[in-house]
Amino acid sequence: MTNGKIVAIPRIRNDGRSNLRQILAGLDQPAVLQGFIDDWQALSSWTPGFFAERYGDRDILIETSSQSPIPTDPAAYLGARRYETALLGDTIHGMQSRGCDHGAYITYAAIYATNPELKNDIAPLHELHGFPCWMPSGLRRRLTLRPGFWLGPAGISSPMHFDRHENLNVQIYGRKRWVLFSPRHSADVYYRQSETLPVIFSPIDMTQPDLRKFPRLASAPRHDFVLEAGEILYLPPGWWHFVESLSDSINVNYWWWSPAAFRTVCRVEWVSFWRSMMRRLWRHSSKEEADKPTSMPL
Ligand SMILES: O=C(O)CCC(=O)C(=O)O
Repeated sequence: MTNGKIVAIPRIRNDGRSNLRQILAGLDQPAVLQGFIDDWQALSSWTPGFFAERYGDRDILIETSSQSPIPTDPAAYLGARRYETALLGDTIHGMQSRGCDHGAYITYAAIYATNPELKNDIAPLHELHGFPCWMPSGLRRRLTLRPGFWLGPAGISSPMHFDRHENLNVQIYGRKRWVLFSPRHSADVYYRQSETLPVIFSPIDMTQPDLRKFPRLASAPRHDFVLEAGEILYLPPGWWHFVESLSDSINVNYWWWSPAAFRTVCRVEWVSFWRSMMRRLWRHSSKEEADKPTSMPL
């Protein structure tokens, strides 16, 4: 892609001495965690075929696009993005026969609400990091979001953005490439350079980055790695990520709030507020311009 400095992502193997909570407590950067979910039933049974066969007649919310192929440029991608309900079986068969051209990606779907037995195949990894252990467990639960289910074909991608929450993203089936940039390098991914994109999106199309337009990207340090089935990615709030499926793929992800997540929200809200003030001021001053007589009366 580009010749920026690739920094190896830390890989932490379960040695049986520390649990996931203890490991996360010492982490303030992304890491790939290995060997923590070997006993999950999902790892041995979840495949696209499993869902097509057992859950094919169930409705699922899919992300699709008004354009084909789905644009990879972030502004075009967001402009064309649509959500619709479809049968899980039809969606998977479409992905299997047409890949990306089917134009469907199941993203952060609430599959466990309608099919609660699926929760037995995974385990909640929430409430893990950031808050003191004396905090009441009810409050902690309120600070966790529902787990998300992701299923997509090889070649589908998510444009570069950051999220406000803590994130554990678990690869259940297939493989995905992740490219991460630290929030300290936001300027290198041209944060706030596009007035039209939501604050959390970079304007760079990471599938074919235009280095003449975005030259700083070329030298920005990044993690660029593949997440394999059975591995967990810990992604702290505010970290930029571009994600590309290298095969048909299934993921589960867990988002939760922490003090760092709240700080990221404040930053996003501040930038959004500032941006909308500037827009208003700009509109106001251009209105004044427009109201001005174009030539002075004689
Ligand atoms: O897997 C993907 O396509 C995107 C995942 C993502 O953005 C996330 O887990 O925050």
